[in-house]
Order: sequence, then C-alpha cells, then structure tokens
Amino acid sequence: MKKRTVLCFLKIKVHDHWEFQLKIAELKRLVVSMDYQVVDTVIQQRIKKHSRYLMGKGKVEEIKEIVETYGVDTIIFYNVLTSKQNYNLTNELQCEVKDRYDLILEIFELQSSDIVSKKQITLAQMLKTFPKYKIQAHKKYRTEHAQFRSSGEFAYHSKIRAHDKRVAKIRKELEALKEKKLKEIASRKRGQFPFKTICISGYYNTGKTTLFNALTGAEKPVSDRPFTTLSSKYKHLKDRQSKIILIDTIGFVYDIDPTLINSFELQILDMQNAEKVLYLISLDDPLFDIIKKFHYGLELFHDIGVVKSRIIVVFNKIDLSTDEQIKKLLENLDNSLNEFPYTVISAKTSKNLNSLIKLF
Ligand SMILES: Nc1nc2c(ncn2[C@@H]2O[C@H](COP(=O)(O)OP(=O)(O)OP(=O)(O)O)[C@@H](O)[C@H]2O)c(=O)[nH]1
Ligand SMILES: [Mg+2]
Repeated sequence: MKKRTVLCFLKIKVHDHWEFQLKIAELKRLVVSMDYQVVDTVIQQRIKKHSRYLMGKGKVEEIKEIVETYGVDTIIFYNVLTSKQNYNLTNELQCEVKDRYDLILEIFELQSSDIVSKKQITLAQMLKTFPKYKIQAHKKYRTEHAQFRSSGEFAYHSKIRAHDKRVAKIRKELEALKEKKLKEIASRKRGQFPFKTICISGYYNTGKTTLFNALTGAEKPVSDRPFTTLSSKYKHLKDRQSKIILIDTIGFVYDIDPTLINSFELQILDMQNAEKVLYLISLDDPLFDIIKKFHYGLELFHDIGVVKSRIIVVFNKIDLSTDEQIKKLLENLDNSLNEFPYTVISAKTSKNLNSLIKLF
C-alpha cells in the first residue's frame, strides 16, 4: 500500500503568485516518484517563520486534523526545517515529519549504486539527521537522573563520539577522492594533444544521459525517475579524432539547498573544470516553468563558478514540442539567451545532434 502524505508549504514572499506553484509541483513530482500518495496540500502565507513549528500553531492544528482523518504516515514540508522544528512537529502531529532535503536524500539513497555517491549521501544524511537525535536524547536524559548519568546517557555520549568519528573518516576519504580527481583533471589538460572536456549539465530528467549515450555510444541507464545518474561518467565522443571527452553528471533541482549542492563537491568539480558546459533544458515543461528554471540554473552555475562564456544552452525534447511553442519560448528568453550559443535538439531521436557538435 502506498504511504499517505500531506505536503506543506510556507509561502513567505507576499508577491509570489506563480513561483510557489512551480515549487509545489516540483515537490509533488519528487514525492510521487517515491511512491507516496498525496492526500492533501497545506499552504500558509506568513511573513515570518514560526520558530517552533515553521507554520503557525493554528495551521499545525489543521494538519493534525488531516493526519487523523486520512491516517497520514508522513508529512513532507517544502521548506527546510530546523532540527528543533522537526522534533516539535513530530511530537505534535504524532507522525513522521520530513522536509524536501530529507526527501531528496532518500531518493539519492535509493538511486545510489557506486561507492563514491554512497559515501557522499551517507555523510549528508548523518549531518542532517544527527542534530534531531541529539535534541531527542537531550530531552530524554534531562528528565532521568538530575545529578548522576544514567546508563542511557552514557550510551548517548558514546553514540555522539562514534558519529563524530565516522563523519571525520568519511570526510577524509572524500577529500582523498577529490585530490585524486583533481590530478586526473590536470593530467587530461597536459600533454601534446590535451583532451577537451564537455560536461552535460542541467536539471534532473532533462535527458543528459540520453544525450551522453547518443554522442558517445555508451549505454548508461536512462529513466523517468529523478536522479538516475549520481556519479559522473566519462567517455570519448564517437569521433575519437576530435579529442573530446564528454561527462555526464548529477542533475540539479529547482531551488536546491546550497548545503545539498556542497555534498556533491566531486561532481561539481566536473562542471567547474570542463572547457564547455552543456546546459540542458527540457522542452516538456510549461513555458513559465522553463523560463524560471532557466534563470535559476544560470544563477546556480554562477554560484559554483561556471562562467557564462563556457555555457552552451541546449533545449532538448524537440519531439515533444511544437514549432509555435519553441518560437514563443525563444522570444520570451530573448535578451538572456543572446549571451549564449544555443541549439534545439532531441537526444532521443538524435535530431540536430550535428548542429550541437558544431558548437563544441
Ligand atoms: N521524448 C523525449 N524524451 C527524452 C529525450 N531525451 C530524454 N528523454 C527521456 O527523458 C527521461 C529522462 O532521461 P535521462 O537521459 O535519464 O535524463 P537525465 O537528465 O540523465 O536524468 P537524471 O540522471 O535523473 O538527472 C527518459 O525517459 C528519456 O527517455 C528526448 O529528446 N525526447
Ligand atoms: Mg542521467
């Protein structure tokens, strides 16, 4: 049976009439991919976050009623909750409480199959969930013995030590992998005939791996599930003479938490060090969403240090769009698109791939 869930969204921007709908739709997409059944969506407009519950107490009561009426298993918040808010909400609602950050980590965990991404995800999960455990344990032992440490409290302190030790160990391992990767990147750039690297980047499900497979002859997994690709893949362009290596890497999500991005530092190195970055945009979203996502993605590239002059914009899934829709999109993007070389392709049917290669 599907797990029942209620989605919650705290809307802070008063003049946001559209963007919040895109955010909720994105959350719903992720939630459904994890086989949850969404029984309701609760939205609250509030200028300031409530420190204890994120949402106001009245709204929490409303959510509680929904939980009891529909036998809800999990409440999923779009907004990232503090550990204290998560703890208070779990107590108040008597059901599992998650935020979008937890949900994305859960999806990553399900999709990860290689050692590097498993390590990255384990570390991110440990750092995200441990503060809540600390709050729970602290509350519990404060009420036990006032002066003497109970055996439970000793177990708690040794658990903290074990946690810190494990975090330090994984950090050290990831640091070593980063050093190794930087050496590999440097060696590709050296030599008489250095390789040119082109990194395929963009939101999840935009067709990055489909394009990677089409251009290199690889057969990497492709699917409608979010975050099918987690760790980077490298392969020569089919025409080996061109000395071009393509990189397929992790996709991003609209309005991603910066801490979550930093968890994938190794993949970000690929985007930062590639000569060109193909910014894939899927044409199967509504016009407003494509425009919003397009600009947000550019900000993200800027934040991670990918300069505009290295970006090639690639609109994918031309087969799912009409000429009229594409014309309207290009008109709407107009000035911002003029800064980049761009093309419109279908990675699936291989349409216009030659015009894309000419831009490399
Ligand atoms: N119709 C159509 N579907 C496409 C095209 N390119 C990719 N797809 C489909 O889009 C879905 C996602 O494709 P992927 O290649 O896995 O996308 P991705 O960007 O690598 O996704 P993540 O690895 O999750 O970030 C799959 O169902 C593909 O078959 C295209 O040009 N046209
Ligand atoms: Mg992929």
